[in-house]
Amino acid sequence: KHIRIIGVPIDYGADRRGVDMGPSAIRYAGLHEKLRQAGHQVLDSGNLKVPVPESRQMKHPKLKFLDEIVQVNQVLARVVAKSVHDGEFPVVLGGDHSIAMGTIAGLLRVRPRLGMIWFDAHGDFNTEETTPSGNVHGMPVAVAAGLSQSALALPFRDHFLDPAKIVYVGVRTLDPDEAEALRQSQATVFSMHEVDRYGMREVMARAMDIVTQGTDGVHLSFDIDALDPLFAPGSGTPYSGGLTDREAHLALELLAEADILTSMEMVEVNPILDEHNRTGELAANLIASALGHRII
Ligand code: DIR
Ligand code: MN
Ligand code: MN
Ligand code: MN
Repeated sequence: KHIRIIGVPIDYGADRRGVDMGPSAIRYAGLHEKLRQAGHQVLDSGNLKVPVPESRQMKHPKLKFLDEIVQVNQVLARVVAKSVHDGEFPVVLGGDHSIAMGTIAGLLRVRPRLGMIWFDAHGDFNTEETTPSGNVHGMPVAVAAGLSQSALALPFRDHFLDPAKIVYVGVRTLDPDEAEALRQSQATVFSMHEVDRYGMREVMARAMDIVTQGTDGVHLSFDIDALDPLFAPGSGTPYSGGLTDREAHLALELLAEADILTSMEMVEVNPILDEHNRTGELAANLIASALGHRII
């Protein structure tokens, strides 16, 4: 594959500062070398330009840093759409999960019937109506599904993701109104209950079945907090009872084996909260697994 790395050093979407350093941490862990070893050509666009929060004022308490996030996502959508149009496989490095709106909006311009697998401890299915925190990283899936009336929807140009083509893996905490909205939606949620009950192999088989039905591409969005904090301490919103590193690797190795992915993003790695870049290294290794890295 021709892989295009795109860094988005943004932390406007989350309360804990530091995820803006995620792209550096993942590159520093040797991402490019790992991907080349897996047989890919790798090009890196560097990082998108993101103004530092210290230079900005927070204006919308229900949608913190709305304008800044929309601006970055408009640029990201353009960059991602061009990459896919050029036949590349974009790997977007966050940053907090608010960048998924830019990534998905860009993907939909070239792959209008996109399917998506979303690894996360959380649902990220809040809107300006339901959010208890005002943090935009808790909203990207709802926005991508067309449920937000706010400016966050602008990069989508009225073309949204079909909720029936969305599958979650690893979810274990939802806000009350978020849970209700998710129940009303057609998205499939494989929570930690299903992972425990059926095992990751079966969960992934079902997930892959859903995202390949009537789709023209499959995007993987991976929030590092899907893993248990024991394995991924460098995360701003840790929640216990998560995936082990082996379960996560198996899931991504199964995706690589099925060869269904057409793009991916790795988000929410926070080097300030990490232990000597352990989480950055995990993130780089997980990306390599999703892209076919094998021991032998
Ligand atoms: C919470 C946390 N549901 C919120 N979301 C997180 O602020 O809306 N997503 N941490 O990754
Ligand atoms: Mn405004
Ligand atoms: Mn999360
Ligand atoms: Mn998330």
